[in-house]
Amino acid sequence: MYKVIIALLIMMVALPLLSQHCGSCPGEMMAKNTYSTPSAKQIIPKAKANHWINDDYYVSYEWNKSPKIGTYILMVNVYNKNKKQVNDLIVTADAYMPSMKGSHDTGDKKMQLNKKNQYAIPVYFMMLGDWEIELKFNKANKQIGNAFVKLDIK
Ligand SMILES: [Cu+2]
Repeated sequence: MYKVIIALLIMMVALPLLSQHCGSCPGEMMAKNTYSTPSAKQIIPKAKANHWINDDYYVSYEWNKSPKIGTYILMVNVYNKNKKQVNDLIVTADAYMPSMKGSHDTGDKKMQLNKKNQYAIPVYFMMLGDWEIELKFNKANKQIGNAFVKLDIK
């Protein structure tokens, strides 16, 4: 009896939280939430911070404006170990909500070089909450590193 009461209490707390977050979203959250994340995740701590993706390259990112609901441009600078900005990699971005994996993932989309030799891509945030963008760095058809941009849309 005691265990039943505990279980009911947990459900009472957990269910509103789940439905609140998923309320305006397509897809079945519970069924699709089976994504496993890499154990040593390369999270870039903040905008404009340099982050090494391997022994040879480091990267930084910035947004055109502080993201809210809507479309914002993510720009990624890539530098070699001589601190020279480079543009010979292929960089892709996959934007998604970690708590709703599979609901509105963009998939790996190729970023385009802008005039400042930054890899750029528009990212559409259609709902409030936690978001993550996985960047993948490729050279000569081989992935040489990845990194994650995390943010909370409020
Ligand atoms: Cu969502």
